Amino acid sequence: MADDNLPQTAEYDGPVGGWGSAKGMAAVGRVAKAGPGALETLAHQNKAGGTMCSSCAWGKPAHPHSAEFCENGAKATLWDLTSARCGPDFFATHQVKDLVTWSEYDLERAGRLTHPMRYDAGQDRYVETTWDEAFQTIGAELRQLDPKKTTFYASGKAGLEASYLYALFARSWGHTNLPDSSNMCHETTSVGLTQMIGSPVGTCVLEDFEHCDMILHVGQNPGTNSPRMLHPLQEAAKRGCHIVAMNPLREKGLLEFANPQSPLQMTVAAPTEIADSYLQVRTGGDIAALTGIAKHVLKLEDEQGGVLDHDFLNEHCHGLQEWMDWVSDTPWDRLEQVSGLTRQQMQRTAVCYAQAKAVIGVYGMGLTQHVHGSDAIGALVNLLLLRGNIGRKGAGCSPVRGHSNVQGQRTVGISEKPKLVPNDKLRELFDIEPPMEEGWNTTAFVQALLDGEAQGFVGLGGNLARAVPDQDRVVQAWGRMPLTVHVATRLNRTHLMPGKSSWILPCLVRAEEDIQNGTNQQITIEDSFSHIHASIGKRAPASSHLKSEVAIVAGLAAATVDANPKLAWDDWTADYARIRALIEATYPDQFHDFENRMTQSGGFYRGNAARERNWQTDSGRANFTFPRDLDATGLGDDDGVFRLMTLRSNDQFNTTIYGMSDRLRGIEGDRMLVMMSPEDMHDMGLQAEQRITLGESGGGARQVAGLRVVPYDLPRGCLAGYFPELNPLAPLDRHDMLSDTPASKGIPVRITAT
Ligand SMILES: Nc1nc2c(c(=O)[nH]1)N[C@H]1C(S)=C(S)[C@@H](COP(=O)(O)OP(=O)(O)OC[C@H]3O[C@@H](n4cnc5c(=O)[nH]c(N)nc54)[C@H](O)[C@@H]3O)O[C@H]1N2
Ligand SMILES: Nc1nc2c(c(=O)[nH]1)N[C@H]1C(S)=C(S)[C@@H](COP(=O)(O)OP(=O)(O)OC[C@H]3O[C@@H](n4cnc5c(=O)[nH]c(N)nc54)[C@H](O)[C@@H]3O)O[C@H]1N2
Ligand SMILES: [Mo]
Repeated sequence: MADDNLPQTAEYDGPVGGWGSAKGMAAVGRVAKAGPGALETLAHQNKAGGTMCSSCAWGKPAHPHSAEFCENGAKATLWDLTSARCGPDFFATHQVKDLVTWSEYDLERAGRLTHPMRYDAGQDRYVETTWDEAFQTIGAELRQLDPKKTTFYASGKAGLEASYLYALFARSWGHTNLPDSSNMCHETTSVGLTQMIGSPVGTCVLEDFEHCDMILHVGQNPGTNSPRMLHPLQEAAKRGCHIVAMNPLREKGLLEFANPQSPLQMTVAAPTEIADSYLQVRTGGDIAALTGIAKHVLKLEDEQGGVLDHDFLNEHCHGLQEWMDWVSDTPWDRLEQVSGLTRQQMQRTAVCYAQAKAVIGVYGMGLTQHVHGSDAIGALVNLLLLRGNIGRKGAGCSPVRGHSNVQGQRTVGISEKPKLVPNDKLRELFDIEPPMEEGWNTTAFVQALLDGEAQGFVGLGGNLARAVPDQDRVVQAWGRMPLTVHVATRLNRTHLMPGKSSWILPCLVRAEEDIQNGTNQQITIEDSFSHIHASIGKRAPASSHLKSEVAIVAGLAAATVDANPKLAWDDWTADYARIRALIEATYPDQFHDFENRMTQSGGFYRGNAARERNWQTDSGRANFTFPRDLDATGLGDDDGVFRLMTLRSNDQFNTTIYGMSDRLRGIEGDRMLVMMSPEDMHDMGLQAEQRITLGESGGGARQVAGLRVVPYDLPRGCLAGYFPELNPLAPLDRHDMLSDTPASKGIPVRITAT
């Protein structure tokens, strides 16, 4: 880009990790006002006998580093262990109508919630209540509602024990409206991969990263969202493993990394280069790009033979011939146009792929959050299948999961789909009649909310009104629900949209002691690699009024569900091993010997049939799939319409904002911005830092004003900005066709200069 007339793009010139990450942590430490015990918690983080990080779901190695935590995991822990408190005094001085104007950043900085609070409409304030009053009143009010119009949302953090009870609470009371943050995230994986290979989760384990010789890394940002992944990536790069990144944005974490735990790299040595090839695909261009790579792999097979794994394809796959016919009918110029890559780039990647012995396909929200997200996953799976890269050492597909226990919550029954739950077992164990019709996922719940159907909401964590599409309409509708209950650690905007009866129930964080019946209880979580780990908290709770998530769920359930001797909510709370025994009884194949295995270093593997090449699909084989559209956004090329991707900065965990620095992208200051290519800015006559409005492409009401333009190295026609600020622009009806996952990437927008 030599044109002097073009604005300079934002850029961070240090590597990921390195001193920058130490400074980033220290800055958040100051804002969080964490107590000294936080450092001790970090020293034991992600190790057997310690606390499992509450940030992302990346695997925890059996042989951990001396400090097995990352910059952003440390921020999450410091945030949880803040010394700031948001108690009755705070609420006495602030009415809800004022608080609702505060930013997420300011609300969460008020500190940890300390007391159960009830909304008093007369004063427009939350006022202190007792646990007993809260449970009894909420139970009585829930019982007035139709269970089928009530929603129990889970945000992905609560451990397996609380999650199992939460799902049992819903089913024993009479509904399966159990949306999970997963519905906005990797539901595309759960539904898509199941159709393709019969597995709702990835097929890799952490050790596979030691044995692969190519990693195709698509639409995921490890430097910010799973920084501990940078260690295996760095080791792989050093070993000579080819790392090919496919991403519209040149993410620093995929370019180079200085290991903060290596004194040599922090001082004199050069950082490790990570990706040896960076394919700057157009937003939504992955189906075309991956198909282009596959097309050339097929050509190499035609020309020289020995490229495809014929034994695997014959024995294990379905639909190869039809798919090959479709690929050969799909012309290169179309693949180039939609992907934004050149034919040569796709061909070079194909040559690398054809030579690699073991390939891992890694992916994140850049694939899943599209209208044709499941087709994009299909395109990656098709490519992997060609050379038998699923179900053997060093190979497989590896979705990088979000919240630290989001995968586990699904495993133990938080699902709106009865077919995914062993209902016979539940009948047998608890004498209940679980509802057999499908409940609401997140998209269906939001639709029900907008339609005035949704009556009661319980949130086990999360900030749902801010995380979903069509934020402005959702905010209008939220308070119309007669009952809202939030189990939370910090105050957020969703709590400030009270209905007639609204409650905030404050809970312990994972790093805090959870004493029941005189014993500090362990909880368990599942990581991205289907490994289950015990976790124990050792810090004194932020307030003596807090309860654990298990105790809160059990308390609500006992006050709501008809008495039944087999539903021993209080006994279960007294000893979480009893809940684990129920999980083991419900899922014996995966959780046998749960209590003994959960404490082993590296966790225990609950197994995955697809990894054993046992395909639990309709065809009994791994399926090649066709996309509905080559463009994952489903958008054409409409003049003046840009594709907006909404992402995370380096200083946030979803709607929790730690600070205003997106260090790795070289962006500082505020979050109301839009990244744009200098060429597009030039064409539209826009200057750097100029304020613009983004609006709905069809001229409708959705818009966000006051965004500053940041020149950024992005493909033409593609914009990027931050979630959740840009959520008013996402239409609810734009979601993945198979799984309903909102299309948070590839939102069609127009720009107006202001
Ligand atoms: N520190 C921190 N860690 C987190 C989180 C957090 O907010 N902060 N959130 C957690 C959660 S819940 C989740 S789900 C994960 C999310 O982790 P990611 O999956 O990394 O999610 P995003 O930040 O949305 O970034 C998506 C990436 O995809 C790229 N991308 C966007 N559109 C496309 C496309 O069309 N094609 C391709 N190839 N790439 C594209 C973007 O440039 C970006 O690099 O992280 C988890 N970990
Ligand atoms: N535009 C756009 N929208 C998106 C996305 C995107 O990329 N773009 N990503 C989507 C994705 S992947 C996800 S996962 C969702 C996230 O959506 P959510 O899971 O609903 O949101 P979070 O921001 O993770 O929730 C933060 C709140 O959880 C509470 N909390 C924190 N820790 C705990 C705990 O230990 N226990 C309990 N009970 N509560 C706790 C705190 O009160 C905090 O304010 O957003 C989705 N929305
Ligand atoms: Mo997520």
